[in-house]
Amino acid sequence: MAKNSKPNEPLVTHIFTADPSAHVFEGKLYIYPSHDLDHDGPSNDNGDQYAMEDYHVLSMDDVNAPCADHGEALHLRDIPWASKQLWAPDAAYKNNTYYLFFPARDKEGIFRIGVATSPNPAGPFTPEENYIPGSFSIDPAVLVDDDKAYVYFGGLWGGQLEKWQTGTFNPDAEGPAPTAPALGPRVAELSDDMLTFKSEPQEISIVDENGNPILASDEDRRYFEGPWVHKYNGLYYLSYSTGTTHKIVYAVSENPQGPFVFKGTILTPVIGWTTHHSIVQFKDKWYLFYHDCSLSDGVNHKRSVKYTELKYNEDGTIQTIDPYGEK
Ligand code: FUB
Repeated sequence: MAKNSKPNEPLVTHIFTADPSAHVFEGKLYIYPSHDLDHDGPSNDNGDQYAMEDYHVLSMDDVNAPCADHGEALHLRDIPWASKQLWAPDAAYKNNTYYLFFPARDKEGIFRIGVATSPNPAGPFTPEENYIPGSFSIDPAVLVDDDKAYVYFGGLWGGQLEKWQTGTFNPDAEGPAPTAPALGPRVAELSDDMLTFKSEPQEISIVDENGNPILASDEDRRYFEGPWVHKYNGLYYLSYSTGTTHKIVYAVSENPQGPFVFKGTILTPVIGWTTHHSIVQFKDKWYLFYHDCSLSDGVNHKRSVKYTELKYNEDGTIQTIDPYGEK
């Protein structure tokens, strides 16, 4: 009999998992993580250590209940356009179909975003022949907002966002100057069939409380990777990783496409370099799903997915979580 899951403990220990996107489908919690692989290959700022080859879907009937691994839901070998590195995925439900959105490098080594479909939230998922036309970079996160659906994406460094500043891929492009506005994540409205972009992706602006753009040098607040957008009391909350300062922070807007006003920190640094999360309401509570490297004693590419409760203050701000604080 599987053990009950507990807050701030790995959801599963038989495989390494990361980048959890949690959703409530069919009354259960479904978690769509990356599946980290153990290997002795190179480890660098390009993210070569994240050499994942498949996805497993996890689910829980409830918090504090056992977590099921539904096995391989999609494998690299079955994705015609992809060459390697199945990074952080997300899932969405629309048109009586479950959609798995995922980044991978194409045959030229450029990160693109693909879609795969299934009638079942646990998969298996059938990939489209090609990546989403006009897609680039990593970490897709989908918000189905009434009759519209948006995909948010983008990541610096290995995620190649710097290389798309002119609208086409420039392998030699570097990030903006320290005094220039930081690069924002991208957002695109999805077509009704969820398989293409309705229009060209737009850059999201993240500003401070005075309306000034967050600058590239402001590494405590600037966007790095791992966007997630959820709605609370009619407002859109964009949360993301600050990368080099290892925090999950958030910004708020009345519009799903921004501009978003920076608010504060949701999660202080975890064990390991990367931090990546999702936020979901289940029954009457809110939860943060995140990962760390505690199970591997700090090996960056051997991560484990965890969850903890997330609480709002009366003014709609989010209480900062210390993952190793009081339980
Ligand atoms: O898992 C590979 C990459 O590491 C993800 O795409 C990033 O968000 C970071 O967690």
